[in-house]
Amino acid sequence: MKRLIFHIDMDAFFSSIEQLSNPGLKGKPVIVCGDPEGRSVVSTASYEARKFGVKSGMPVVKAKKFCPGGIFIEGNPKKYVYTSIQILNTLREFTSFVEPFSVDEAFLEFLNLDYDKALDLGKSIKNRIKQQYQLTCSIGIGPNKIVAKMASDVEKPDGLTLIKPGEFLKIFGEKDVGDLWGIGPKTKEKLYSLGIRKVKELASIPEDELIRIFGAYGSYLWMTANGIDESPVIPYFVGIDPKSIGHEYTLPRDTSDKRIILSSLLRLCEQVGRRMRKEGYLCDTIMVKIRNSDFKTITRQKKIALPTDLDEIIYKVGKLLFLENFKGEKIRLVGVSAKGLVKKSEFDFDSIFSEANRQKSFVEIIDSIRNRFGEDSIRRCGSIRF
Ligand code: TTP
Ligand code: MG
Repeated sequence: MKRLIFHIDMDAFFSSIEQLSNPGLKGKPVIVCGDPEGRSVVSTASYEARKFGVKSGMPVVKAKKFCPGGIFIEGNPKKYVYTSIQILNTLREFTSFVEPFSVDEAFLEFLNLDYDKALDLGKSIKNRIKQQYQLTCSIGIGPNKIVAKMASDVEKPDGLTLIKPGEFLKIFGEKDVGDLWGIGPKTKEKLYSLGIRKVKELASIPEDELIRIFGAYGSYLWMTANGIDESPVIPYFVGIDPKSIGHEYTLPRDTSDKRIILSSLLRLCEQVGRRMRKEGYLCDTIMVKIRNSDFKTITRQKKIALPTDLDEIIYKVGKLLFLENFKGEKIRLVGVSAKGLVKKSEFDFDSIFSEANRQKSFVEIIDSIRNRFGEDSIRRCGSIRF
């Protein structure tokens, strides 16, 4: 599936928020810093102040010389973080694939979007942020994060730039290698000492050669200079997803007694369900693992119609899988895994199934008893071992 990445970067973020809180500052050279009377540095300057050469990281003393009429304000991080979270929530209305990247940047991912639609969507996002927060942002759109990130800088402030695959070097080839994302002053210095100054020069060096000089980082340098990046957008509320949630149990004695095996299986299903609920996941596939006394191990899995985190459903499918594959041999170990995990926050099942609701309140009560009184404080009859 073709993916398009959007990089949203708010314009002069801290100063713009200060200008919003105090309309008298609108259109004025506002400089947000630490203590304006102390030896602090500039956090950011409004675009009006940038005209005077004021930059982030510049000592305030110097900024005052550059811009004597500047309005120096001590920053209020809480206010900026609050606005940042609000904006992220707004962005999540466009896609759940939102990766916060810094206090005023985020990556968004969209699948199968053609370029015209992408530009329309970019405009809608900008309009929405403008209407809701009276703030402007610049958006870069590209086939991956590196291209999108660099694209958002092309037209700032209030910009919207789409870069198609293959256009990267046309647009950034003449730029300094230090302008590439992820290349710091030390690498830049080393590249300069090798006579490599422009992005296109770096891009034309064979990857192997760069690996020889820089080790594994050489590969990153080559890919970056060529606008290649396969890193995924990681929505922060999803984090790095586990592939599965599973538990297994070695029976105290190898047995072919179905009741004993199934009672262990039920116990495992409850543990898996409980962990999924705790970590906020639903699964769409149940896998059962069966190891016999000869250590021959099989795994069998089944997809279910609707993602679930309910013990009953996990057990129902798990039991079926077990019975389909059990030939009466002695069993040593059983395991259950929930796969195809999705974050529950992305589903609203409550209104869909009243039966699921009933089950849900049941397991919630069981979970709360176990959270309070311990894992073994309450057991279903079927999971009491013989
Ligand atoms: P940036 O996005 O780098 O800058 P910006 O949003 O002010 O301006 P631009 O329009 O160029 O995107 O950083 C976001 C905020 O992070 C910025 O408003 C203030 C803070 N910041 C610092 O505190 N110190 C710094 O050195 C930098 C670069 C940013
Ligand atoms: Mg910014």
